[in-house]
Amino acid sequence: MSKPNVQRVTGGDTRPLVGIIMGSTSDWETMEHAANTLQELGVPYETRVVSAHRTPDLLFEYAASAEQRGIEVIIAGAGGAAHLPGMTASKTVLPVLGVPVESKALKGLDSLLSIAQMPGGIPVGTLAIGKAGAINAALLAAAMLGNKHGEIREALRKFRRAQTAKVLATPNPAVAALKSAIAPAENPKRKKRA
Ligand code: RP5
Repeated sequence: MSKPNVQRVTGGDTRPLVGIIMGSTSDWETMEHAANTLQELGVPYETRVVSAHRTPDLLFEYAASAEQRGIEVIIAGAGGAAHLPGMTASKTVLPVLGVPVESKALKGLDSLLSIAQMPGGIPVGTLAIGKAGAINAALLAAAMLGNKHGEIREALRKFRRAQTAKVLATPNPAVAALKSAIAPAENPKRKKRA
């Protein structure tokens, strides 16, 4: 099997812990949000296009070898008849998180149902459609890894604290808008009245 594109995120010589796979290069626009979130948390990951329909043998090989390569969680994004997460889950006991990519025809509802409606026995943890799902897949992967890797648990804690602080910093959007309206000096785009 050819070597996947490995993004080394942490300072140490760490092997990827998360495998981000997607059915097509066209899914990257969505799946890059998972990669960026893992990067922010310092979680080592790899990214690769693996199609359930166009490269089925590669899919089997990737899923079957992931555990032995040190991968601990797989995030799989796909759109339309989105078989990638489920088929991946069928070939590994690693946790597989599915991200439904928004399709043109059905806005991702097809992807969502394809990924979520797994038969009992082969679970896929299904996230929301699109960007939110990709971000949350990374955060959920980090939460899972945090059970074993203390530094990832702490990175996640820090992320959540910063997110909370950001929301609390702007408790009332109406007041924030009013402040910027009455302080034109702070807003150079706003013209001063004569
Ligand atoms: C799926 O088909 C992919 O996951 C992608 O979301 C969708 C469309 O793929 P392209 O035709 O853009 O390559 O397998």
